Amino acid sequence: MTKKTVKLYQRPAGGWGGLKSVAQHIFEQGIPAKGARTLLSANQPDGFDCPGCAWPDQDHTSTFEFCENGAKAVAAESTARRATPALISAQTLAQLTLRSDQELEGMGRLTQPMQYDAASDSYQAVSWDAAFTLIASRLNALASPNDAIFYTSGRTSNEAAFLYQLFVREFGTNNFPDCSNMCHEPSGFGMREAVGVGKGTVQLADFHVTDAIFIFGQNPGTNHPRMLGELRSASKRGAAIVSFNPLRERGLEKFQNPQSPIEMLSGGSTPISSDYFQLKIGGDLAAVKGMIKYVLEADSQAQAEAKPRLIDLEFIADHTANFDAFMINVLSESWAVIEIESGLSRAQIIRAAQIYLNAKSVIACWGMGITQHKHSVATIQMIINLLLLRGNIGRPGAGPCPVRGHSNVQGDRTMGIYEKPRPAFLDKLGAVFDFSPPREPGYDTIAAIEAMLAHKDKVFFAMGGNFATATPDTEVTHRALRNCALTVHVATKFNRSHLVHGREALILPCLGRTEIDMQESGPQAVSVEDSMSMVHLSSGINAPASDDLLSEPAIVARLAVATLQQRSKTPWLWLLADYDRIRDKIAAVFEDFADFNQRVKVPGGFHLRNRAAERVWETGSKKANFFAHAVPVDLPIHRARLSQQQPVFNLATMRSHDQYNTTIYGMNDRYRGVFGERRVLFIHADDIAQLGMQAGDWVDLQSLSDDGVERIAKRFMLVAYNIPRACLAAYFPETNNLVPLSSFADFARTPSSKSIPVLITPHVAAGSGV
Ligand SMILES: Nc1nc2c(c(=O)[nH]1)N[C@H]1C(S)=C(S)[C@@H](COP(=O)(O)OP(=O)(O)OC[C@H]3O[C@@H](n4cnc5c(=O)[nH]c(N)nc54)[C@H](O)[C@@H]3O)O[C@H]1N2
Ligand SMILES: Nc1nc2c(c(=O)[nH]1)N[C@H]1C(S)=C(S)[C@@H](COP(=O)(O)OP(=O)(O)OC[C@H]3O[C@@H](n4cnc5c(=O)[nH]c(N)nc54)[C@H](O)[C@@H]3O)O[C@H]1N2
Ligand SMILES: [Mo]
Repeated sequence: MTKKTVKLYQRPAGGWGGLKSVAQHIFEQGIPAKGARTLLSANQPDGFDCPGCAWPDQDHTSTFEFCENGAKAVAAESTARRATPALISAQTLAQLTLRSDQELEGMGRLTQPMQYDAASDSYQAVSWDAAFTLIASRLNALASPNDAIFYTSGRTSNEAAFLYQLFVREFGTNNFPDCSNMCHEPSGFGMREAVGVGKGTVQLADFHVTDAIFIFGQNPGTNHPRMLGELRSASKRGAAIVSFNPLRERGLEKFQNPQSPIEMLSGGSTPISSDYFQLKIGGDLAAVKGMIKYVLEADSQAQAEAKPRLIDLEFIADHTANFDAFMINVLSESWAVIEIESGLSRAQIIRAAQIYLNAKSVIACWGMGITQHKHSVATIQMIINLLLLRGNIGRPGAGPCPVRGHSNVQGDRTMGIYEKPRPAFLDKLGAVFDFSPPREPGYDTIAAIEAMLAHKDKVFFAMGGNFATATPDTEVTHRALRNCALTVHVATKFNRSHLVHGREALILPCLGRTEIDMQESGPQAVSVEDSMSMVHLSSGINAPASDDLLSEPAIVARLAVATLQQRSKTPWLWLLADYDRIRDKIAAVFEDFADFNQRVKVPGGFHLRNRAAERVWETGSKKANFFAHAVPVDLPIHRARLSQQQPVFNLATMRSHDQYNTTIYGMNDRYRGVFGERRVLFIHADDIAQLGMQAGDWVDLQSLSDDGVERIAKRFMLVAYNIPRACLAAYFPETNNLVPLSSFADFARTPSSKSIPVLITPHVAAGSGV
C-alpha cells in the first residue's frame, strides 16, 4: 500500500503525472498488450464510446485524445481479472462484507449469473433461464406492478434504456429511480421551467468562439479531463475563464497538455482560470445574484447618463417573461446579505460582473457543486437569469452548459427513463407498441427508498450502478434494500449493492461498452448521447470477458418475454436480433430521432434538436422565464448554527482523482496532494487551530439534522487546505451515511450531499466506550 502523505501539488494538471498514473493502472489491471489498442479505440468513429464521462469529442473523430481518467475507466472494464463463481461462491456474504469496496470490484469482471443461497449464505452459479424464470414469477406474483422498482445508472445505452422503459411500462409501472436523481435532476427541472429544455444548449463549437466561460462547482481536471483541452485553447485565445469553487482545484488553475510535445518536454503549461472566486459552500446563488445586481445597477447608471444600455433590451422584450418583477426583487436584495452568504466581497462580485459585461458571449458551466444543495434549483435558475440578461442563449458562443456525469445519463432520460413521463410521450409509446402505458407517476430515488422501507416484499431491479453505496443515509437505505423480497443487479463487477440484498437475490453479468456485442444478425453497435446532445454509435472491440455474458438489451428482451409472455405484442427477440430495429422503433416514438439509423451512421453522429438553442421556448409562458429567488438564509446549515454553541461546519462530499463514483481505483488524489488515504477531511488551517487540533489528527464527524437521528462517520484525517473558513470537503461514498434521506433539493429531490452541517470531534475508536 502507498505511504500516507499529504503535500501541496504544485505542478500543472495533466502532463507526465497523468501518463504515469495510466501506465500504473493498466499494469495493476493485468492487461496485456491489447490494452493499449483498447485504449486507443475509445471515442473513435468506429470504436466504443468512452465509459468515463459525458464530455463530447471534437466530431467524435479526432485521433485518440488522451484522457487519464477515461483510460482508467477503460482499463477497469478491460481488466484481466475475473470474479468467477468459483471465487465468489467460496466466500460467505458475511466474509465478503468485510472487504473494502475497492477489493470487491477488484475481484474483476463477473462471468456468470449468480443466485443467493440462504443456506450457505453465498452466491452460487445459476443458469440464465432459471434467473429469468425466477424474476418473472416474483414480478407476476406482486399485488401491483407498482410494488416493483427499476433503477438505472447512466452507462446504459439508448437501445438498452429504450427497451428497458418499454418493458417496465408494459409490465405496468413508472417506478424509475435513476442515478440522475442524485446528479443533474435540478438542472433538468430548473432549466425546463426557465427555458423549456432540461439540457445544455451549447455545443463544442461554442467553446471555440466564446469570450468568457464561467465554471461553477465543477472539477474538470478529475471528472471531465477532456474539458481541460477546450479550456486550454479558450485560454490561449484570450477568453476569460472564471471559476467559482470553495476549493482551489489544480485542474482549474494550470494544465499541461499531454498532446502538446512542447508543453510536455519543456515542462510548460497553460494557465486556465483568469479569475478564481473561492466562495463559501452553497454561496453560488448569492454570488450570481450579486453579479446580476451589479449589472442592473450599472445599466441604470448607463441609462441615466444616456450611454448604451448594458442589458439586451430587445432580447428581454421579445423572448422573456417576468423581467420587471425579477428586477425589483434583485435590486431589493442587500449587499450585506449577498456578501455574507456568498463569502465573497462586493469588490470580488463586481469584478466577476465586469468580466460578464465585457464579454459579448458567455457560457456558464456547472456540476455537482451546484446541484447537490437544498437550493440547487433556485441557484440554477439564477445562473440562467444571468445569461438571459444579455441574451446569452441561442447564439454562437453563448449558453448554459450543465456538464453531465455518466457517459449516457442524458440519453437514458431522452429514451424515457423518467418517473414522471409526459402524457404525449406515453400516448405515442402506447400507439407504437399497442398497449396502455401506466399514467401514475412513479418513484424517484428517495421515494423508492421510502417505499422499500415502508412496505416489505418489493422487487428491486437495478440496471447497473451501485444503489446501496451511491444513495444517502446508508443505514436507512440498507434497511430498505434488505426489506425486499427480491433484489436483482445487472452489473459488470461485484459491488456492495450485491451484499445488501433482499430475501432472494440475483446478479446478472453483462457486456461492457468495450466488448463485441454479437446478436443473430452480427456484431451490434449501440448509441449514446453526450452532454451536448450529440448522438453517436459505440461498438465494442474486445472479446467478451466471459462466454456467458449477455448484453443489456438481451437481458431486458429475455426478461420481458419471460415476464409478459402473451400479454405483450412487442416482438422482443426480433428487435434484439438487430439493433437497427430497436433504433427504428425509437425513431417511431421520438420525432427528433427521425431517420435515426441513417443519421447515426455518419461518423460523429448527429446533434439532437434543442428548442431553447433555437430560441423556441417550450415553457408555460412560451418565453424564457426570469425567476426571482431570495438569497436563502434559513437553510439547514443556518438552523444548525443557531442551535449549537460549538462551531458547525458545512461539509461537501466529492470525488477524488482515483475513483469513478463508487468504484475506487486507488488511494491517491494527486492534484490535491493526498496519497495513500481516502479518509481525509479538507479544512482551513485556522479552523484546525481553533479546534485545538493539528493537521494529521484523526476526527469523527457528526451531522446535524432536524430529525434528531444521530449520524456519525468515523476516523478522518485533518488536512490543512486552501478552502474558506467553516467549510469542509471529504470524499463520497465514505460520508454518505451523514446525509439524511429527508435532506434534498427543493423540487428536484437530489440529496444535498454538498452541504451537510457537521460537528468535528476527536476520533473515538468504535467500541472503546470512551
Ligand atoms: N474520473 C471520474 N470522472 C467522473 C466521475 C468520477 O467519479 N470520476 N463521475 C461522473 C459523474 S456521475 C459526475 S456527476 C461528474 C461529477 O463531476 P463534478 O461535478 O466535478 O463532481 P464533484 O467531484 O462531486 O464536485 C465538483 C466540485 O464542486 C466543488 N464544490 C463543492 N461544493 C460547492 C459549492 O457549494 N459551490 C461551488 N461553486 N463548488 C462547490 C468541489 O470543490 C469540487 O471541485 O463526473 C463524472 N465523471
Ligand atoms: N455523497 C455523495 N453521494 C453521491 C454523489 C456525491 O457527489 N456525493 N454523487 C451522486 C452522483 S452524481 C451519481 S451519478 C451517483 C452514481 O450512482 P451509480 O450510478 O449507482 O453508481 P456507480 O458507482 O457509477 O456504479 C458503479 C457500478 O456500475 C456497474 N457497471 C459499470 N459499468 C456497467 C455497465 O456497462 N453496465 C452495467 N449494467 N453495469 C455497469 C459496476 O458493477 C459498478 O460497480 O452517485 C451519487 N451519490
Ligand atoms: Mo452523476
